[in-house]
Amino acid sequence: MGLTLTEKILKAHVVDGEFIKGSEIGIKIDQTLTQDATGTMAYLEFEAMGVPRVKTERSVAYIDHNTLQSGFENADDHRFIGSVCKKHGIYFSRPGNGICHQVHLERFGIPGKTLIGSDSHTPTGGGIGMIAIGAGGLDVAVAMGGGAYYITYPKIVKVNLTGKLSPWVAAKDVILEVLRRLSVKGGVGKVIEYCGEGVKTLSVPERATITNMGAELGATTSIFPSDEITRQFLKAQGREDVWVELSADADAVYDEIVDINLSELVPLAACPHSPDNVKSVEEIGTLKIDQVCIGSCTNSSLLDMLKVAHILKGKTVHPDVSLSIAPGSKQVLNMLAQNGALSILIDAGARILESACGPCIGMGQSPNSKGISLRTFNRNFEGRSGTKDAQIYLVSPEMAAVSALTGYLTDPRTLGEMPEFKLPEVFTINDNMIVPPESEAEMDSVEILRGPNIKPFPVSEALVDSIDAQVSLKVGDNITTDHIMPAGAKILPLRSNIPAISKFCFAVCDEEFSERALRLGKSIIVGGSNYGQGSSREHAALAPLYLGVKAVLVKSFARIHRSNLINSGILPLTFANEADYDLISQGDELVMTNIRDAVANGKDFEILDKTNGKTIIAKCELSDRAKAIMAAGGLLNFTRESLK
Ligand code: MIC
Ligand code: SF4
Repeated sequence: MGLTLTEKILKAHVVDGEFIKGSEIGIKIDQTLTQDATGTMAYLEFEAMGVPRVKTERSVAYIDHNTLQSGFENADDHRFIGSVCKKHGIYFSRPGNGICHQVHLERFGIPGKTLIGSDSHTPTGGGIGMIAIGAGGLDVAVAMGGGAYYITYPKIVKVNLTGKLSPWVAAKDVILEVLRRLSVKGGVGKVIEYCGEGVKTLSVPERATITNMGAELGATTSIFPSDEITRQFLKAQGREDVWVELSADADAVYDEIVDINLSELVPLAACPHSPDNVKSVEEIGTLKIDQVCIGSCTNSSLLDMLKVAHILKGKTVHPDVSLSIAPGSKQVLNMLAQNGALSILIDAGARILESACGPCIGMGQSPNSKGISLRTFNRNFEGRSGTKDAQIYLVSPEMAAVSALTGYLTDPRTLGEMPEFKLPEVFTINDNMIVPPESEAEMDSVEILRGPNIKPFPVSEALVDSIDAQVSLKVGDNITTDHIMPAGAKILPLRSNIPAISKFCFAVCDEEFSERALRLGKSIIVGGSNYGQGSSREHAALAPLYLGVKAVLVKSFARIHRSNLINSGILPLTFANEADYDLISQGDELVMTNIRDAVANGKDFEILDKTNGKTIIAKCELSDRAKAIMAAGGLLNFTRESLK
């Protein structure tokens, strides 16, 4: 029986466990990446592990999220990360060099290698045939220290692409179509593998848009084959030597097959407030817009920018619309400058932003009150743009650009004939903003520069045997990490200071939560299905840990957040019977006993709701390794113990 591409790469990297669907395997990690908003914590954790030098083939730290420096905090964090990199063997991509996923694809990604990143959009690397997975900072720290990364051996979904995209229909529309069909929960426990004749019609940046936003499916990752198109891309980046051809065997067996005929796709938009709320322009109808933002790790490649420049050429942004554009990397911005496209964008009235995440994470460009904003990004969760009442639509760069001119959501196919947009045969390469680490001989002389905002992070105690605590919060389905631990310009600078950032925990849902939880001392959160979807930010586990949350009881979890809870020593429980969710109210007192036995032996938890006298059965299905992590009180304790 033939193998899928995913199986081939996983088999070449497995160091622990067996290849049985649904069971846990440990894989060797070749590369890691961090970004600054999760990176400070990841490096503090790395330091706490006491490993002097990273053991990966390549580890890179990017500064791209917290670039709005309205106080000392962010600049201090950049300096801290820079000094850690120098000392411990990590490459440092300086602020201004670009968004981690874009730069990693351009300069470091290698087909067939494994990559984990402390950012949920790490699967962007799947665009060149990597197994690239988003993870919590602590998992990345462990991988930097040479430890394996553990995943549930995934189901593998084949997305069979046929046909060719019609003019003005974009890669963004492909992933929006996949989201429309599978939903934000549809990828949980799965790797999405793109195959079929249609693959050959897509360039690397287009493939990367698709694998990037595969994160919104909840998938472990997404991957494309590495073929002649990949070779051309790497050659143009001066890295042809790292290319290898990779694809699934013809007789590979998949768990599911999704057929997509590219020729049949139309321009789509994800409507507020979920990336899977996908509709065609026709279905949405007339929509007057206030703002357009082009950029983010999903759509900020040179190809995207060239399309936008073509559309804006010689025109002016509609007077009622604010258009911002953030090219994804210094390379992209520089090439736009060199070939004149930047001048076209400026001329049309675009507000050019630095190459960073920017508005995607609420770092500036928040819309006006009740503003309608079209964005080429990957997430449109409520509040993420920095205002509570904005309506965010996720669209392709083509649709964004044409709509910026008309002032209304506009189907780009109205533009008439589409010229051919080709990637250059050679990109402008200048890695002068990537600082290599100090040599091993010199590393001891490097001083770590710590700002006053960098505070120690909370570490859980070993697992307790009983919990008697109140439900401090009850929330519904599809709670995102942006609900649990909001981002934005005001809160992000506190990422290295858990006591301070915890004040904003769940502020979007309930402003009094953090005070209440702190007052209770220990408590339990109850939630619905797909709890913790979205980002990899471990702050969504560390802040609750700091606030005394001992267990989270939900209908189902999103993958990365569940691991972050386990890594932090918080019990991740699911209702044995989902209907029992209705039995519990906020404020109820819940009692759990024999916890250690239930965790160690995979037994059901009997939870007594003292307030109403009912008994609820919960499950805590953990791998043997996760059981040991829980018993130790989190991954850091576990790793320290295993290093003894
Ligand atoms: C995001 O897109 O939500 C982020 C900000 O990049 C996060 C990481 C973070 O919260 O720092 C992610 O996707 O993991
Ligand atoms: Fe940055 Fe947005 Fe990409 Fe997250 S999704 S890495 S915030 S650009």
